[in-house]
Amino acid sequence: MAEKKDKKSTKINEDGSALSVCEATQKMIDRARELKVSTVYDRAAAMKPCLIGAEGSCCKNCSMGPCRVPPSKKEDEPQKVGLCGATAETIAARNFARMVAAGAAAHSDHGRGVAEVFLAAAKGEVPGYGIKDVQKLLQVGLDLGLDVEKMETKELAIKIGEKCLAEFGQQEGELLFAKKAPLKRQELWRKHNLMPRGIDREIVEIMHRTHMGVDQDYKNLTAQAGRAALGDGWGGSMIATELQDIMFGTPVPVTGSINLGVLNEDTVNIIVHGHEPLLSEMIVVACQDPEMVKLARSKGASGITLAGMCCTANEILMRHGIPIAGNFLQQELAIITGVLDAMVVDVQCEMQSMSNIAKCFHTQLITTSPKAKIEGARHIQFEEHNPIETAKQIVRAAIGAYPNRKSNSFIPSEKNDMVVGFSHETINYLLGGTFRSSYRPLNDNIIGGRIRGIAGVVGCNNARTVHDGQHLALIKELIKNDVIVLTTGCSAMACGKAGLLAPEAAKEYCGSGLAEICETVGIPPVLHMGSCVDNSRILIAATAVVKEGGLGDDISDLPAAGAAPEWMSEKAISIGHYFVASGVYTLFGTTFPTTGSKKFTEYLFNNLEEEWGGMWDFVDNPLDMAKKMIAHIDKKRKALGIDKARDRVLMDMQMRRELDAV
Ligand code: SF4
Ligand code: MSK
Repeated sequence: MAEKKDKKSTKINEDGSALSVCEATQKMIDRARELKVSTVYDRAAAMKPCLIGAEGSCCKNCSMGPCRVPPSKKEDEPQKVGLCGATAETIAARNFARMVAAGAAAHSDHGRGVAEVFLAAAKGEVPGYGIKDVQKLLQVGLDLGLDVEKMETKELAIKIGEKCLAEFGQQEGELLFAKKAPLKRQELWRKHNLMPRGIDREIVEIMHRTHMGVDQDYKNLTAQAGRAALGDGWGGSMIATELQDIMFGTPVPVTGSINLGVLNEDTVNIIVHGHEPLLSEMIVVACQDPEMVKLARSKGASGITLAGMCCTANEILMRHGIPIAGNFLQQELAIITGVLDAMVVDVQCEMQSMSNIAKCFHTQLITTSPKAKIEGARHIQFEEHNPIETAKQIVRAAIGAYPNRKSNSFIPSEKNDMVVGFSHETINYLLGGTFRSSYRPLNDNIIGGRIRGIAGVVGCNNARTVHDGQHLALIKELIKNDVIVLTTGCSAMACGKAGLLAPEAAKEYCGSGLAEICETVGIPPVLHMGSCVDNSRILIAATAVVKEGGLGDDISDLPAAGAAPEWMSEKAISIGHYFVASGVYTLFGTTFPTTGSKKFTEYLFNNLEEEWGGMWDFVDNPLDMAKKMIAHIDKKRKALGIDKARDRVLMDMQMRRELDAV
């Protein structure tokens, strides 16, 4: 039986600060400590980060090192260099570029896997997968320069699969999706030699250039990191998003629920965790199979509950309304509820600690990708040529574990409702209507000042700061100041748990201009656009706003900014760098991996804007971060000559009639 008491949690850090602003998380940290199960929160308190490594000042690129070159403490003390003479800026830039390479590789390898399955499905070689969104198939065909009118659906799908796969190994030329960017941006990429040639090539070139004794010019390294990152955002990630939409459906608004309270005491509980929807789409089907439900009942369960975690969760939430159990820093806690029968993982953001924690309970930890095995976990390999059978095997394993539950389970009661599914296509349709889908009303409302600007707030949780706290403080401040927020990843989940993804949030949290728009259109002020690879949707939305007209002719002209206040993964650095290289002012919180080199950091935070139109920044306090983002938005409004429009905050009748027509 689950323990009935669900009292308010109490646990805090030694310094008195909270560990999480999510009540369910706080309760589960209490619970873990009662049970003496160590979690990331305890390990973060016990092990402090190495400051030299954290600021990018440690090089271990050859066996004469590691060389540590922290900033000099005294003015007259010469700055240290590595044994080979590598300067602090070279070392920090090489480390930074390698983070971009790893992040871009992770997203892009995901995209490659999707493209391979897509091509096999197009050829009719994979049972269970097909073309769900023919409209998007046609659009992507056009984007890739195919003569869509002359082709049947099957032929077109095969051509699209082949073209996308070829993007990874292309040696010369330009990535095809990069040509979707505003023309001015494309020209800038060509001028600065930033246009990606092939996705894999740019990543390999970073690894070469950062080898001992190769590229020792921090600006040159920053540019190559930019080219690889653009190969992620406008290549690997965009391929993943576009092909997943065609195969599994482009998200449309759907309701869902979130937090650990979605788990049920009397059902078999399965969580799918990681990033790729290929297998989880099939697990959704398998969990609804009458044969599986009957099997679960035969073991005494009342049914099967499927929930998601991290970005796999976002994928199946956006397309099927499957509930989310939590974000990155809740993965261990889901097992500690004692009611999780299977934790099924694919790739990325999976903590190895789950293996030990699962041993304290009855939970089956199941790995499914040949690229991501975990010692101590059971491996059921995803067979892409018979995915439904793999999915059923996993569901059977979970059902088999159900009778082994131990007696002392505890499920926190927290569970929130939300509206999600705001793909670029949906925003277009919602704002413009069926017959005149367009971003015109959004642009007009930005020009008119009811919406001050656009912010993308994305990214991870980080155990070095209060779980979800930075995301929520930042986003609440932005919407209070009439800045509409687009969100993905774990940030989107933090918003869902806090009620910001409900249309009612507009009235409670927004400034009057943004509240009017949200209430009229019936949307939340924070739009959930999907998983980490779906940050490519934000690039497309920004491009659509530029192309709609009236707000400049490049992404860098828009009153917009991006942020990842709790980032932790290398993927986040790649995402940040492709946003900067796409012309966006991008702010990270918690820590920044180059601060050991003042010169290199200055370049990223200041000089880059002159060259690329976008730049990096680091601000630890979320309210200060909001201030800087809003100041940047206002600077762009001024440059566009629309800064006066915001004086008209009180609407007259004519403005209201225009708004109603939206
Ligand atoms: Fe040290 Fe240079 Fe080797 Fe890096 S490459 S570890 S700085 S000697
Ligand atoms: S899952 S990359 S913790 S957002 Fe995409 Fe969340 Fe960050 Fe993983």
